[in-house]
Amino acid sequence: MATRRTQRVGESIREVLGELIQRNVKDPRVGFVTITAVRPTPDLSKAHIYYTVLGDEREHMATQAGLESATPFLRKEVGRLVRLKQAPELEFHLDDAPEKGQHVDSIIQEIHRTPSAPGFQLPPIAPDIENHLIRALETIEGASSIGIACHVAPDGDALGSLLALALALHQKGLHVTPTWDGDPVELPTTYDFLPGADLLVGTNDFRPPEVAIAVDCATAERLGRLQDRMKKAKALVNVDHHVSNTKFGAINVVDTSAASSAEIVLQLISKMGAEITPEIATNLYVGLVTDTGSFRYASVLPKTHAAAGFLIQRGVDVADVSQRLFESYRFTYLQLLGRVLDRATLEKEPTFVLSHLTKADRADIGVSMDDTDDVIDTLRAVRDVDVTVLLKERDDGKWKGSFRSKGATNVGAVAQQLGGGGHDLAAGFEVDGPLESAVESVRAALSKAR
Ligand SMILES: [Mn+2]
Repeated sequence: MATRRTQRVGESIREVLGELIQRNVKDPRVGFVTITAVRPTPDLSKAHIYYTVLGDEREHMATQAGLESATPFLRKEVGRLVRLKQAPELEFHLDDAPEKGQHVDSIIQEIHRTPSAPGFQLPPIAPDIENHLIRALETIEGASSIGIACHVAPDGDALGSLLALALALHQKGLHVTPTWDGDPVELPTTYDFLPGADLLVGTNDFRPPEVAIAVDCATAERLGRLQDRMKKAKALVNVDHHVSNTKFGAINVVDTSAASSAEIVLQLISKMGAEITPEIATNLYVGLVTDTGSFRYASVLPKTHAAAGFLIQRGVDVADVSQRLFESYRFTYLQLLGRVLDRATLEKEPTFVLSHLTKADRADIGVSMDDTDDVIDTLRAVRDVDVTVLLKERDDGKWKGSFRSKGATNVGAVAQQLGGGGHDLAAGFEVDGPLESAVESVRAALSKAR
Protein backbone atom coordinates (compact mmCIF):
# COMPACT_ATOMS: atom_id res chain seq x y z
CA MET A 1 0.00 0.00 0.00
CA ALA A 2 1.69 3.20 -1.12
CA THR A 3 1.12 5.95 1.41
CA ARG A 4 1.14 9.60 0.44
CA ARG A 5 4.65 9.94 1.85
CA THR A 6 6.16 7.13 -0.18
CA GLN A 7 4.32 8.46 -3.21
CA ARG A 8 5.76 11.92 -2.66
CA VAL A 9 9.26 10.59 -2.15
CA GLY A 10 8.86 8.47 -5.28
CA GLU A 11 7.88 11.50 -7.32
CA SER A 12 10.81 13.52 -6.02
CA ILE A 13 13.26 10.74 -6.77
CA ARG A 14 11.83 10.42 -10.26
CA GLU A 15 12.35 14.11 -10.90
CA VAL A 16 15.97 14.29 -9.80
CA LEU A 17 17.00 10.91 -11.16
CA GLY A 18 15.99 11.68 -14.74
CA GLU A 19 18.12 14.83 -14.69
CA LEU A 20 21.05 13.09 -13.05
CA ILE A 21 21.17 10.27 -15.56
CA GLN A 22 20.94 12.64 -18.50
CA ARG A 23 23.49 15.18 -17.28
CA ASN A 24 25.88 13.49 -14.92
CA VAL A 25 26.18 9.88 -16.02
CA LYS A 26 28.86 9.91 -18.73
CA ASP A 27 28.99 6.14 -19.19
CA PRO A 28 28.69 5.55 -22.97
CA ARG A 29 26.82 2.28 -22.31
CA VAL A 30 23.84 4.20 -20.96
CA GLY A 31 21.35 5.01 -23.70
CA PHE A 32 18.46 7.48 -23.74
CA VAL A 33 16.72 6.58 -20.48
CA THR A 34 13.20 7.61 -19.47
CA ILE A 35 12.14 6.92 -15.88
CA THR A 36 8.58 5.58 -16.01
CA ALA A 37 7.97 4.95 -12.30
CA VAL A 38 9.69 5.06 -8.93
CA ARG A 39 8.29 2.86 -6.16
CA PRO A 40 9.92 3.26 -2.78
CA THR A 41 9.28 0.53 -0.19
CA PRO A 42 7.11 1.74 2.74
CA ASP A 43 10.15 2.10 5.02
CA LEU A 44 12.00 4.00 2.27
CA SER A 45 15.01 1.71 2.57
CA LYS A 46 14.81 0.89 -1.10
CA ALA A 47 13.35 2.35 -4.27
CA HIS A 48 12.49 0.35 -7.36
CA ILE A 49 13.20 2.40 -10.46
CA TYR A 50 11.40 1.48 -13.67
CA TYR A 51 12.72 2.88 -16.93
CA THR A 52 12.51 2.51 -20.65
CA VAL A 53 15.36 2.89 -23.09
CA LEU A 54 15.50 2.97 -26.86
CA GLY A 55 17.20 0.22 -28.78
CA ASP A 56 17.38 -3.55 -28.98
CA GLU A 57 18.04 -6.14 -26.30
CA ARG A 58 21.83 -5.69 -26.49
CA GLU A 59 21.46 -1.96 -25.91
CA HIS A 60 19.01 -2.61 -23.10
CA MET A 61 21.56 -4.81 -21.34
CA ALA A 62 24.34 -2.27 -21.85
CA THR A 63 22.19 0.46 -20.32
CA GLN A 64 21.26 -1.74 -17.36
CA ALA A 65 24.96 -2.48 -16.74
CA GLY A 66 25.82 1.23 -17.03
CA LEU A 67 23.09 2.20 -14.59
CA GLU A 68 24.17 -0.44 -12.12
CA SER A 69 27.74 0.82 -12.06
CA ALA A 70 26.47 4.39 -11.64
CA THR A 71 24.17 3.35 -8.77
CA PRO A 72 26.45 4.34 -5.82
CA PHE A 73 26.87 7.83 -7.31
CA LEU A 74 23.15 8.13 -8.12
CA ARG A 75 22.14 6.93 -4.66
CA LYS A 76 24.34 9.50 -2.96
CA GLU A 77 23.04 12.33 -5.16
CA VAL A 78 19.40 11.27 -4.74
CA GLY A 79 19.81 11.23 -0.94
CA ARG A 80 21.28 14.73 -1.07
CA LEU A 81 18.80 16.25 -3.50
CA VAL A 82 15.65 14.68 -2.05
CA ARG A 83 16.89 15.45 1.47
CA LEU A 84 16.37 12.03 2.93
CA LYS A 85 18.08 11.10 6.17
CA GLN A 86 19.14 7.85 4.55
CA ALA A 87 19.37 7.49 0.81
CA PRO A 88 17.33 4.49 -0.35
CA GLU A 89 19.00 1.66 -2.18
CA LEU A 90 18.22 2.01 -5.88
CA GLU A 91 17.23 -0.97 -7.95
CA PHE A 92 16.81 -0.44 -11.68
CA HIS A 93 14.25 -2.43 -13.66
CA LEU A 94 13.82 -2.19 -17.39
CA ASP A 95 10.18 -1.39 -17.95
CA ASP A 96 9.16 -3.33 -21.03
CA ALA A 97 5.48 -2.84 -20.24
CA PRO A 98 4.82 -1.30 -23.64
CA GLU A 99 5.81 -4.65 -25.15
CA LYS A 100 4.39 -6.92 -22.47
CA GLY A 101 1.22 -5.05 -21.54
CA GLN A 102 0.43 -4.13 -17.97
CA HIS A 103 2.67 -6.58 -16.22
CA VAL A 104 4.92 -4.03 -14.49
CA ASP A 105 2.03 -2.76 -12.43
CA SER A 106 1.23 -6.24 -11.28
CA ILE A 107 4.89 -6.85 -10.43
CA ILE A 108 4.89 -3.64 -8.42
CA GLN A 109 1.73 -4.70 -6.62
CA GLU A 110 3.31 -8.06 -5.87
CA ILE A 111 6.40 -6.41 -4.36
CA HIS A 112 4.28 -4.24 -2.09
CA ARG A 113 2.04 -7.08 -1.04
CA THR A 114 4.96 -9.17 0.19
CA PRO A 115 5.48 -8.43 3.86
CA SER A 116 9.06 -7.33 4.39
CA ALA A 117 9.18 -8.01 8.12
CA PRO A 118 7.43 -10.39 10.55
CA GLY A 119 5.33 -7.40 11.57
CA PHE A 120 4.36 -5.65 14.75
CA GLN A 121 1.87 -7.52 16.86
CA LEU A 122 -1.03 -5.97 18.70
CA PRO A 123 0.05 -5.06 22.22
CA PRO A 124 -1.30 -7.28 25.01
CA ILE A 125 -4.56 -6.54 26.80
CA ALA A 126 -5.47 -7.44 30.40
CA PRO A 127 -7.73 -10.56 30.62
CA ASP A 128 -10.56 -8.81 32.53
CA ILE A 129 -10.70 -6.03 29.96
CA GLU A 130 -10.59 -8.56 27.18
CA ASN A 131 -13.67 -10.24 28.68
CA HIS A 132 -15.60 -6.98 28.55
CA LEU A 133 -14.32 -6.46 25.02
CA ILE A 134 -15.65 -9.85 23.93
CA ARG A 135 -19.04 -9.12 25.50
CA ALA A 136 -19.11 -5.81 23.65
CA LEU A 137 -18.31 -7.57 20.38
CA GLU A 138 -21.07 -10.14 20.86
CA THR A 139 -23.53 -7.31 21.44
CA ILE A 140 -22.30 -5.28 18.47
CA GLU A 141 -22.16 -8.11 15.97
CA GLY A 142 -25.85 -8.97 15.99
CA ALA A 143 -27.08 -5.36 16.02
CA SER A 144 -29.33 -4.03 13.28
CA SER A 145 -28.22 -0.46 14.03
CA ILE A 146 -25.25 0.93 15.92
CA GLY A 147 -24.99 4.52 17.09
CA ILE A 148 -21.58 5.81 18.18
CA ALA A 149 -20.98 9.08 19.94
CA CYS A 150 -17.94 10.77 21.40
CA HIS A 151 -17.88 13.66 23.86
CA VAL A 152 -18.86 17.26 23.22
CA ALA A 153 -16.15 19.54 21.84
CA PRO A 154 -14.27 16.45 20.62
CA ASP A 155 -10.46 16.25 20.67
CA GLY A 156 -8.19 14.11 18.50
CA ASP A 157 -8.74 10.95 20.54
CA ALA A 158 -12.53 11.33 20.55
CA LEU A 159 -12.69 11.97 16.79
CA GLY A 160 -10.07 9.39 15.82
CA SER A 161 -11.72 6.69 17.93
CA LEU A 162 -15.19 7.58 16.67
CA LEU A 163 -14.27 7.57 12.98
CA ALA A 164 -12.04 4.48 13.15
CA LEU A 165 -14.80 2.49 14.82
CA ALA A 166 -17.38 3.80 12.37
CA LEU A 167 -15.20 2.85 9.37
CA ALA A 168 -14.59 -0.64 10.75
CA LEU A 169 -18.29 -1.31 11.47
CA HIS A 170 -19.21 0.06 8.06
CA GLN A 171 -16.61 -2.22 6.50
CA LYS A 172 -18.28 -5.18 8.24
CA GLY A 173 -21.56 -4.21 6.62
CA LEU A 174 -23.19 -2.92 9.81
CA HIS A 175 -25.49 0.08 9.86
CA VAL A 176 -23.67 2.74 11.82
CA THR A 177 -24.44 6.36 12.75
CA PRO A 178 -21.46 8.17 14.27
CA THR A 179 -21.91 11.64 15.77
CA TRP A 180 -21.47 13.89 18.79
CA ASP A 181 -23.35 16.78 20.35
CA GLY A 182 -22.19 19.45 17.95
CA ASP A 183 -23.63 22.33 16.07
CA PRO A 184 -22.85 21.46 13.38
CA VAL A 185 -21.27 17.98 13.44
CA GLU A 186 -18.26 19.00 11.38
CA LEU A 187 -14.60 18.16 11.88
CA PRO A 188 -12.68 21.05 13.45
CA THR A 189 -10.09 22.54 11.05
CA THR A 190 -7.15 20.79 12.74
CA TYR A 191 -8.80 17.43 12.18
CA ASP A 192 -10.48 18.04 8.84
CA PHE A 193 -8.21 15.50 7.12
CA LEU A 194 -9.47 12.54 9.15
CA PRO A 195 -10.95 9.88 6.86
CA GLY A 196 -14.54 8.70 7.31
CA ALA A 197 -16.24 12.04 7.95
CA ASP A 198 -18.75 11.22 5.23
CA LEU A 199 -20.29 8.68 7.62
CA LEU A 200 -21.13 11.33 10.24
CA VAL A 201 -24.76 12.20 10.98
CA GLY A 202 -26.10 15.39 12.54
CA THR A 203 -26.89 15.49 16.26
CA ASN A 204 -30.59 16.07 15.58
CA ASP A 205 -30.74 13.26 13.00
CA PHE A 206 -29.42 10.70 15.48
CA ARG A 207 -32.09 8.13 16.45
CA PRO A 208 -31.80 5.78 19.41
CA PRO A 209 -29.95 2.78 17.92
CA GLU A 210 -30.22 -0.88 18.93
CA VAL A 211 -26.68 -0.72 20.30
CA ALA A 212 -25.07 2.54 21.38
CA ILE A 213 -21.32 2.95 21.85
CA ALA A 214 -19.89 5.91 23.76
CA VAL A 215 -16.20 6.55 23.08
CA ASP A 216 -13.76 8.60 25.16
CA CYS A 217 -16.49 9.72 27.61
CA ALA A 218 -15.67 9.59 31.32
CA THR A 219 -19.34 10.18 32.20
CA ALA A 220 -22.66 9.96 30.37
CA GLU A 221 -22.96 13.74 30.76
CA ARG A 222 -20.08 14.10 28.32
CA LEU A 223 -22.51 12.96 25.61
CA GLY A 224 -24.37 16.24 26.02
CA ARG A 225 -27.70 16.35 24.22
CA LEU A 226 -27.20 12.76 23.01
CA GLN A 227 -27.25 11.27 26.49
CA ASP A 228 -30.95 10.34 26.55
CA ARG A 229 -31.01 8.89 23.05
CA MET A 230 -27.85 6.84 23.72
CA LYS A 231 -29.40 5.49 26.93
CA LYS A 232 -32.56 4.46 25.05
CA ALA A 233 -30.56 1.86 23.10
CA LYS A 234 -31.05 -1.80 24.07
CA ALA A 235 -27.42 -1.86 25.14
CA LEU A 236 -25.03 0.98 25.87
CA VAL A 237 -21.35 0.13 25.48
CA ASN A 238 -18.85 2.44 27.17
CA VAL A 239 -15.37 2.45 25.60
CA ASP A 240 -12.98 4.71 27.48
CA HIS A 241 -9.64 5.14 29.27
CA HIS A 242 -10.32 7.87 31.86
CA VAL A 243 -9.52 7.01 35.49
CA SER A 244 -12.65 8.94 36.47
CA ASN A 245 -14.93 6.82 34.25
CA THR A 246 -18.25 6.17 36.03
CA LYS A 247 -18.97 2.86 34.23
CA PHE A 248 -22.28 4.22 32.98
CA GLY A 249 -22.70 1.55 30.28
CA ALA A 250 -24.35 -1.86 30.35
CA ILE A 251 -20.97 -3.07 29.10
CA ASN A 252 -17.91 -1.10 30.15
CA VAL A 253 -14.70 -1.58 28.20
CA VAL A 254 -12.73 0.80 30.37
CA ASP A 255 -8.96 0.39 30.32
CA THR A 256 -7.31 3.06 32.47
CA SER A 257 -3.86 1.76 31.53
CA ALA A 258 -4.46 2.89 27.95
CA ALA A 259 -3.07 6.31 27.07
CA SER A 260 -5.91 6.86 24.62
CA SER A 261 -9.34 5.48 23.77
CA ALA A 262 -7.92 4.82 20.32
CA GLU A 263 -5.85 1.92 21.69
CA ILE A 264 -8.98 0.23 23.06
CA VAL A 265 -10.82 0.81 19.80
CA LEU A 266 -7.85 -0.76 17.99
CA GLN A 267 -8.25 -3.91 20.09
CA LEU A 268 -11.99 -3.95 19.44
CA ILE A 269 -11.61 -3.52 15.70
CA SER A 270 -8.91 -6.18 15.46
CA LYS A 271 -10.98 -8.70 17.42
CA MET A 272 -13.88 -7.93 15.13
CA GLY A 273 -11.76 -9.19 12.25
CA ALA A 274 -11.97 -5.92 10.37
CA GLU A 275 -9.07 -5.03 8.12
CA ILE A 276 -7.03 -2.17 9.59
CA THR A 277 -6.95 0.02 6.49
CA PRO A 278 -4.65 3.09 6.23
CA GLU A 279 -7.77 5.21 6.88
CA ILE A 280 -8.60 3.40 10.11
CA ALA A 281 -4.93 3.37 11.15
CA THR A 282 -4.63 7.12 10.55
CA ASN A 283 -7.64 7.89 12.74
CA LEU A 284 -6.34 5.73 15.55
CA TYR A 285 -2.83 7.15 15.28
CA VAL A 286 -4.24 10.68 15.59
CA GLY A 287 -6.00 9.60 18.80
CA LEU A 288 -2.77 8.16 20.14
CA VAL A 289 -0.49 11.02 19.23
CA THR A 290 -2.82 13.78 20.47
CA ASP A 291 -3.78 12.19 23.79
CA THR A 292 -0.14 11.49 24.64
CA GLY A 293 1.16 14.96 23.68
CA SER A 294 3.20 13.28 20.94
CA PHE A 295 4.22 10.41 23.21
CA ARG A 296 5.55 12.74 25.91
CA TYR A 297 3.18 12.11 28.83
CA ALA A 298 3.57 9.78 31.79
CA SER A 299 0.70 7.70 30.42
CA VAL A 300 2.98 6.43 27.65
CA LEU A 301 3.97 2.79 28.11
CA PRO A 302 5.82 0.30 25.92
CA LYS A 303 2.43 -0.92 24.69
CA THR A 304 1.55 2.62 23.58
CA HIS A 305 4.50 2.63 21.23
CA ALA A 306 3.69 -0.93 20.21
CA ALA A 307 0.23 0.23 19.15
CA ALA A 308 1.81 3.11 17.23
CA GLY A 309 4.20 0.72 15.48
CA PHE A 310 1.30 -1.55 14.60
CA LEU A 311 -0.61 1.38 13.09
CA ILE A 312 2.35 2.85 11.19
CA GLN A 313 2.91 -0.52 9.61
CA ARG A 314 -0.65 -0.34 8.34
CA GLY A 315 -0.10 2.81 6.35
CA VAL A 316 -0.05 5.91 8.58
CA ASP A 317 1.80 8.76 6.90
CA VAL A 318 3.50 9.96 10.08
CA ALA A 319 5.17 13.07 8.65
CA ASP A 320 1.96 14.17 6.97
CA VAL A 321 -0.17 13.63 10.09
CA SER A 322 2.36 15.45 12.30
CA GLN A 323 2.49 18.40 9.96
CA ARG A 324 -1.28 18.69 9.82
CA LEU A 325 -1.65 18.40 13.58
CA PHE A 326 1.29 20.40 14.84
CA GLU A 327 2.52 22.70 12.10
CA SER A 328 -0.62 24.17 10.67
CA TYR A 329 -1.16 27.28 12.75
CA ARG A 330 -2.31 30.39 10.99
CA PHE A 331 0.11 33.30 11.05
CA THR A 332 -2.17 35.15 13.49
CA TYR A 333 -1.32 32.46 16.02
CA LEU A 334 2.31 33.60 15.97
CA GLN A 335 1.20 37.19 16.58
CA LEU A 336 -0.93 36.01 19.46
CA LEU A 337 1.93 33.99 20.89
CA GLY A 338 4.23 37.00 20.51
CA ARG A 339 2.02 39.11 22.74
CA VAL A 340 1.63 36.43 25.37
CA LEU A 341 5.38 35.73 25.50
CA ASP A 342 6.20 39.41 25.60
CA ARG A 343 3.99 39.86 28.66
CA ALA A 344 5.06 36.72 30.48
CA THR A 345 6.50 37.26 33.95
CA LEU A 346 8.16 34.88 36.37
CA GLU A 347 6.28 35.45 39.64
CA LYS A 348 7.94 34.70 43.00
CA GLU A 349 6.38 33.46 46.25
CA PRO A 350 4.62 31.53 45.06
CA THR A 351 6.62 30.81 41.92
CA PHE A 352 4.69 30.59 38.67
CA VAL A 353 4.82 31.79 35.09
CA LEU A 354 2.05 34.29 34.36
CA SER A 355 0.76 35.94 31.24
CA HIS A 356 -2.48 37.31 29.90
CA LEU A 357 -4.37 38.10 26.75
CA THR A 358 -7.01 40.80 26.51
CA LYS A 359 -10.19 41.11 24.54
CA ALA A 360 -8.49 43.96 22.66
CA ASP A 361 -5.61 41.65 21.66
CA ARG A 362 -8.02 39.22 20.11
CA ALA A 363 -9.85 41.94 18.21
CA ASP A 364 -6.56 43.47 17.12
CA ILE A 365 -5.06 40.26 15.74
CA GLY A 366 -8.39 38.90 14.55
CA VAL A 367 -8.61 35.63 16.44
CA SER A 368 -11.33 33.94 18.46
CA MET A 369 -11.13 32.55 21.99
CA ASP A 370 -10.79 29.03 20.49
CA ASP A 371 -7.63 30.09 18.65
CA THR A 372 -5.93 30.79 21.99
CA ASP A 373 -6.15 27.21 23.31
CA ASP A 374 -2.59 26.07 22.62
CA VAL A 375 -0.76 29.20 23.78
CA ILE A 376 -0.25 27.89 27.29
CA ASP A 377 1.74 24.91 26.01
CA THR A 378 4.57 27.23 25.03
CA LEU A 379 4.41 29.16 28.31
CA ARG A 380 4.65 26.03 30.42
CA ALA A 381 7.85 24.79 28.84
CA VAL A 382 10.02 26.64 31.35
CA ARG A 383 12.67 24.92 33.42
CA ASP A 384 12.27 24.67 37.20
CA VAL A 385 8.80 26.24 37.26
CA ASP A 386 5.94 23.94 38.17
CA VAL A 387 2.87 26.10 37.63
CA THR A 388 1.84 28.20 34.66
CA VAL A 389 -1.16 30.53 34.59
CA LEU A 390 -2.70 32.19 31.56
CA LEU A 391 -5.53 34.68 31.98
CA LYS A 392 -7.69 35.38 28.96
CA GLU A 393 -10.22 38.17 28.98
CA ARG A 394 -13.62 37.10 27.70
CA ASP A 395 -15.97 39.30 25.75
CA ASP A 396 -17.96 40.01 28.94
CA GLY A 397 -14.83 41.27 30.73
CA LYS A 398 -14.45 38.25 33.02
CA TRP A 399 -11.09 36.45 33.03
CA LYS A 400 -10.90 32.85 31.94
CA GLY A 401 -7.90 31.27 33.61
CA SER A 402 -5.92 28.16 32.70
CA PHE A 403 -3.57 26.30 35.02
CA ARG A 404 -0.85 23.85 34.08
CA SER A 405 1.34 21.94 36.49
CA LYS A 406 4.28 19.63 35.92
CA GLY A 407 3.22 17.51 38.89
CA ALA A 408 4.31 19.13 42.15
CA THR A 409 1.11 21.19 42.52
CA ASN A 410 -2.41 19.81 42.15
CA VAL A 411 -3.81 22.67 40.09
CA GLY A 412 -7.21 20.96 39.95
CA ALA A 413 -7.56 21.63 43.68
CA VAL A 414 -6.32 25.20 43.25
CA ALA A 415 -8.85 25.82 40.49
CA GLN A 416 -11.59 24.45 42.75
CA GLN A 417 -10.74 27.11 45.32
CA LEU A 418 -11.45 29.63 42.58
CA GLY A 419 -14.75 27.99 41.71
CA GLY A 420 -13.34 26.08 38.73
CA GLY A 421 -12.19 22.52 38.22
CA GLY A 422 -10.09 20.09 36.22
CA HIS A 423 -7.32 17.59 36.68
CA ASP A 424 -4.15 17.51 38.78
CA LEU A 425 -2.06 18.77 35.87
CA ALA A 426 -4.50 20.92 33.90
CA ALA A 427 -7.40 22.97 35.21
CA GLY A 428 -9.46 26.05 34.55
CA PHE A 429 -11.45 28.73 36.37
CA GLU A 430 -13.14 32.11 35.93
CA VAL A 431 -12.53 35.27 37.93
CA ASP A 432 -13.85 38.81 37.74
CA GLY A 433 -11.71 41.72 36.55
CA PRO A 434 -9.83 43.94 36.63
CA LEU A 435 -6.59 42.11 35.77
CA GLU A 436 -4.77 43.10 38.99
CA SER A 437 -7.46 41.62 41.20
CA ALA A 438 -7.70 38.50 39.03
CA VAL A 439 -3.96 37.98 39.50
CA GLU A 440 -4.32 38.54 43.25
CA SER A 441 -7.01 35.84 43.45
CA VAL A 442 -4.73 33.42 41.63
CA ARG A 443 -1.76 34.25 43.84
CA ALA A 444 -3.83 33.79 46.99
CA ALA A 445 -5.21 30.43 45.87
CA LEU A 446 -1.75 29.18 44.86
CA SER A 447 -0.21 30.31 48.18
CA LYS A 448 -2.74 28.20 50.08
CA ALA A 449 -1.92 25.18 47.97
CA ARG A 450 1.63 24.89 49.32
MN1 LIG B 1 -8.93 10.32 25.33
